[in-house]
Amino acid sequence: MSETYIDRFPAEAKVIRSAFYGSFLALALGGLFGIIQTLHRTGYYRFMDSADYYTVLTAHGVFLVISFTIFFLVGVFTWAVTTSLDRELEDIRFTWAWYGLMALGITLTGIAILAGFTDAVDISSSVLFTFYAPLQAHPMFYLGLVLFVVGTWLAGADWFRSWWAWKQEHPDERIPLPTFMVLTTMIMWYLATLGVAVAILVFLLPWSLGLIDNVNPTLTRTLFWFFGHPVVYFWLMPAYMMWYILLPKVSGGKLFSDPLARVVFILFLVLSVPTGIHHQYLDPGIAEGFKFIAMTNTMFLLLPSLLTAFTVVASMEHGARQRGGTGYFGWLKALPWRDPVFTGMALAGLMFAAAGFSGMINAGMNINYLVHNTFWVVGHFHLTVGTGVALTFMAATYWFLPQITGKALWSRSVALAQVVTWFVGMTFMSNAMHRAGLLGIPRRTAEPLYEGFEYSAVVGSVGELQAQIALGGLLLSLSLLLFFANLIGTVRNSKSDSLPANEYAETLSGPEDSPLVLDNLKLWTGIAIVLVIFAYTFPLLSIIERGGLFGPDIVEFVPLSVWSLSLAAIEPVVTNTATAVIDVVAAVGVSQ
Ligand code: HAS
Ligand code: CU
Repeated sequence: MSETYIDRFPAEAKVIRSAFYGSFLALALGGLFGIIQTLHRTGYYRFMDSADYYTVLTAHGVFLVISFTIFFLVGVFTWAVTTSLDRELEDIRFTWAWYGLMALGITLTGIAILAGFTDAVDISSSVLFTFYAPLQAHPMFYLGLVLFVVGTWLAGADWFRSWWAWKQEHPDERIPLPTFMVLTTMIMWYLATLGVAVAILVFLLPWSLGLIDNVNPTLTRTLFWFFGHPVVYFWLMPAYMMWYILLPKVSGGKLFSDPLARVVFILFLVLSVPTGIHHQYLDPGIAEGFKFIAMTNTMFLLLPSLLTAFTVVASMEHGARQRGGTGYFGWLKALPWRDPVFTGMALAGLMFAAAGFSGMINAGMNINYLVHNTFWVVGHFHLTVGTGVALTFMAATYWFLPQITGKALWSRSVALAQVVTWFVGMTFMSNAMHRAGLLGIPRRTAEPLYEGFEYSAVVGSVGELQAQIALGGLLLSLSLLLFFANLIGTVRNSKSDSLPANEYAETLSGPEDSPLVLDNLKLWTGIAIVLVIFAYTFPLLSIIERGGLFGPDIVEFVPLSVWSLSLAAIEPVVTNTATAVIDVVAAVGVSQ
């Protein structure tokens, strides 16, 4: 197998190219809005009205976390399924259909947002990427999102179909690891998107069309986070896939353990959804007990990432030792630091480790009160999705581009400079954001300038933090420019000889060491559904009970605990059973 991807799968390579180009267009737009708002917020350069800040922020969020990430990952997943099953997609027209639906959807949503900049049309959707009611967007915003999500559902169906066809021909074989990762991620996604589908189709879209007068904001928020938390793993799992199957290869070694990788993806499938309420620790309409359950589940959800840290670093160490590395830490020097694919992913992993710590802090119910809705949270997600995921995707692009275009990368040194600049830029920006959050500086605020505010502590002043954020933002913009220069250079490149083959890492401990039960997708899906029912039935019922299905007859909030709720639920059962037992005993007694 020494051929490139495009040699083997020319039709699929075209779809993947289109998906990537869509993703990069979103990255360019999102990045542009990013630097505009950084300079506005920090007060260094302002050319727009502060009211427009929220339109910019909505565009930044939606283009980056919805289109950049998801278009990229559908490309990667298409690559993973076809490569690991060594099989073309069943019907490429179907593939283009879901791609078209996604593209149409995001175009509609994008127009609905960008139209907010002009008064010429009466369309605007400055609702930020969380689109919380009572903020209301133009119907086109919601409709576009629906089409986009349906597109991803069909994409999943496409991959399941491939796997199913392959399985008929290979009944006794284990699901190849990359396909296993795609399938588990997609099952998780199907479950997760149910929340946002109900939120939009039943409530927000009819409300925005004027078909219903009100919604219950706590309910739509809860449904949003039912989806909004697992969506972060929809971004992360493809990045993890790259760390598991490409990073060991570019490190010069093998994946340490196939079974552990399967366990990690199953844990994500099972635990991603029943944790969403950890975004609502400060929502008054949800009882403490439910929040506590979400916190407990979240702490368990650290496990797959901790396992990943272990497995991926062990694989890198194996690679380094194959390359002659020695010593406890000396092996680090033997890694291929001049390779942008490696360095980008390794730096992304390093930053993601820091992101894990800020995530743990967010996840603690009591500490969350300190950081919620502050700039800290923005720091957290620029380390997770903004670096762990985005930098991995950019580094992976340097590996993928030759595979899907048949052209050699334009410049490895520019690529190396790009990934390092991203890392340095993000170090400044997100570190300062975290610290700013600890000072109570809010997120989603156009003018948090704190002018004349003297803050003197060991960590410095508010002005210094603003400067670091602006500097970081500029470095990130520079990094994006380098990325796009390399893209354009590569696509226009004529060099196409001696491209690396389309191969991913072998394993030290392979699927033969994985218990068969790990491939039982039905079992894991069943467990995931049960956990979701446990985690969400009572919270949703109590929210509807109190706020009404369509609002707004919101009654005064009475704190409830799981304890009293469970007692209340059990009480009639206990009473009825006791009465029945007494009746039976009495009846037996009478008959004797
Ligand atoms: Fe989060 C808020 C908790 C992970 C994204 N998160 C957000 C928001 C976003 C986001 C976008 O509990 C803001 C939403 C909004 O707008 O309001 N998050 C967590 C926890 C984790 C976590 C516990 N988040 C992510 C990931 C994201 C993401 C992943 C995107 C991709 N997050 C929260 C909470 C909030 C929150 C609360 C609400 C805050 C609030 O109040 O609003 C965990 O999954 C993290 C686990 C990670 C680890 C790290 C393991 C380390 C690894 C690195 C290995 C190293 C390598 C390199 C490979 C335990 C895997 C080695 C290199 C060498 C050279 C050796
Ligand atoms: Cu979350």
